[in-house]
Amino acid sequence: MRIGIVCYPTFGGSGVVATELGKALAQKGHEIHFITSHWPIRLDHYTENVFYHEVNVSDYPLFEFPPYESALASKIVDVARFQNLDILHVHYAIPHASSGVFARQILKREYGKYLPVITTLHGTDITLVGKDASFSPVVSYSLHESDGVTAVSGFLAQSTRDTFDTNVEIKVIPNFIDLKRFQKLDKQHFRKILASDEEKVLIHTSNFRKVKRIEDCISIFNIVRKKMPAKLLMVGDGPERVHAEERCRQLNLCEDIKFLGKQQSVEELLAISDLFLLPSGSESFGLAALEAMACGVPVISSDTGGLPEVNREGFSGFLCPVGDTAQMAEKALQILSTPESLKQFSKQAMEQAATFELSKILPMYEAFYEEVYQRSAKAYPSKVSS
Ligand code: GMT
Repeated sequence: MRIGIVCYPTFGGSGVVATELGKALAQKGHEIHFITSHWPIRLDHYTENVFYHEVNVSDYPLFEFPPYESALASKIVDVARFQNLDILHVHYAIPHASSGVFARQILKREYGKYLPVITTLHGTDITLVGKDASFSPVVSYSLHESDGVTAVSGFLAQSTRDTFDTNVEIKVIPNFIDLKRFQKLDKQHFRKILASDEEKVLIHTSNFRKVKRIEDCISIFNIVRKKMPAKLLMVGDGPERVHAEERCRQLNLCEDIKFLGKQQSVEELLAISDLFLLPSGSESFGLAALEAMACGVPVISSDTGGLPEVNREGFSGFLCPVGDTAQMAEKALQILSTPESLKQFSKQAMEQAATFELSKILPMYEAFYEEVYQRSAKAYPSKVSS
């Protein structure tokens, strides 16, 4: 199939999922056209069957807010016509779904082509930003107008139906993991740079937004650190970093907490870690937790949103109420207390991660593309590409 993919090209989870999906589909012989504002961060080099189309927004002086949504729709129209796309897959509803639907209408009216649009919901596009009154009518409209909708967890599918008071059909296709990239590796030489042999390594990776509650990581670590020698690696960057750093200073923990900034090869840091912390206030899936589990790192997470679908209580780690840092620390200590317990949880984390292996999830997307394409071909026989 010739598939257009629209996503955020940056460090966010939705962009990572979209890019990895595109790369995997290309390897299976599909022709993939990324339509984004910048080169997607996970699209490391030239890959066979993968093409990139940049969305340019002109900076006319009248534009206080550059009209990205219109520029994106125009670019989709262009790529769909000249690359003869069969289907468009947009990741993260705002503003990608509405641009996709708009482009489909233009293509139909102006060029007699029907481009089926699939929207994948990732989380905050519904749970945070999407339900905001300034966006919700547009999000709701584009969801109902999409030819197919998927959500990355059962929680997100239900939350979407509740938010928009609708029974729109939403297919749950969970996020996936490439176990060739994310796996348990022996990186003792690298570990020595960041921690001594007797220290346990805790890690958190995210974009440090408020929803991630990164100060909770500091509070959990503060309790753990009192009971055993340990280091905390804070990987990523974002608006909450300054507050977390301030908290480290207050607790006199700067020596033991390392802020490493945005990192490309997060799997190398996970490979030297013992425990992953994800205390989020809201999380539709928790791709970062899945990446950690695949590397044999058990997870202490909050029990919110889709996290219980990813982190299995008492198996791949533990789930605690949002904000209950005392319980999170207690569970962390339970896992870290003996080498046997850590080894057991590490093994189970990998087992749980394997249920989300790329090869199991990719066919779900391919089948859904085919289903949506066939449905559209039936409804608009002369208009879909053949
Ligand atoms: O919160 C992020 O890390 C970014 C955000 C995004 O959309 O880019 O992540 C959401 O999508 C990820 C991929 O599907 C999910 O793993 C995250 O759980 C989800 N974030 C939230 O729901 C807060």
